[in-house]
Amino acid sequence: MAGLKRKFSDVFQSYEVDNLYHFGLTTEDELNYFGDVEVVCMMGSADRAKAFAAKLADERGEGKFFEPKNLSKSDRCNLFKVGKVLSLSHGMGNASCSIFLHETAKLLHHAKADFSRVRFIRLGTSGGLGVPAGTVVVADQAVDGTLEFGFEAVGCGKKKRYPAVADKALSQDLVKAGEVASRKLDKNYQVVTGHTVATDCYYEGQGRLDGALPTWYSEEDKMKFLQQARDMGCKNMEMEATVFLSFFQRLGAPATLCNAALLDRLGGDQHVDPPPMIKDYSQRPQEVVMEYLRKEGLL
Ligand code: R2B
Ligand code: URA
Repeated sequence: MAGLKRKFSDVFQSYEVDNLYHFGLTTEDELNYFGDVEVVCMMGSADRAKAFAAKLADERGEGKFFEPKNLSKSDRCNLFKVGKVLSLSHGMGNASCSIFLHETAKLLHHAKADFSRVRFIRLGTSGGLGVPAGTVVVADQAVDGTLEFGFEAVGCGKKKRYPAVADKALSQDLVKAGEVASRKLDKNYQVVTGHTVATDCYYEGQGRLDGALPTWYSEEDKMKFLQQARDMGCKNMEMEATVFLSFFQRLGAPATLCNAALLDRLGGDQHVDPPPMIKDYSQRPQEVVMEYLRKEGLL
């Protein structure tokens, strides 16, 4: 696996005490504990990050009723470490996610983690595009809300577009792990690869007609948009893929996305399955990544 293309010291300015503000940590805290991390699992929901950590700990025999310790000292996210795996939350949307991408990378740098070994995976939910609810989509690359490839970031007052491509080997490993997990658990969901659309808005950004405001577009316009996305190879739509993939491409570290489709957007705007089904779909990326971690000898 390729190491970082650039040294962090070239990338961000070193302060005597570096502040990881949204974790509530600084370099005056004991960060060496994070030095052996090999896989970073990030997800939107703080509760899901905790539940995933508990499952990892359980599988490692750390006790069924083991309560994972939240290592974040801020109320902005949950941060857990189980063996060499981090499970943490990044909130909803590119803007929130971006904060935790920077601070996670800095955390691992300060902890002297071996970046030639670290992989980054987002485990999320999404709306499917021509795939049935419950399908797990592993991304090969991301497009934005206008269906353009890559991520347009505004930095220091200027717009700049960065590529947002997933690590091929890591994505393939996750697809294989997903096929095993789905079979083992007797759930028979599909694990597919495709482009992931990331939008800045759950409602109008994703062409929904069930937001609070009247829209300029009609049901027909919406369907055209969703079909265009599907026809260019997009399999799902969520809100963080572009920043996530472009960040790690810029850093030179392998990353991918593993998102469950909660519904097929070509069939409507709202989930139709009952809450226990939606919960089951939402947990599938965790099943896939657990299987990957087992295969990698990390559990
Ligand atoms: C998927 O689900 C969230 C919106 O409901 C958002 O974080 C995303 O990407
Ligand atoms: N998350 C999204 O961003 N969109 C959906 O349709 C479902 C989950």
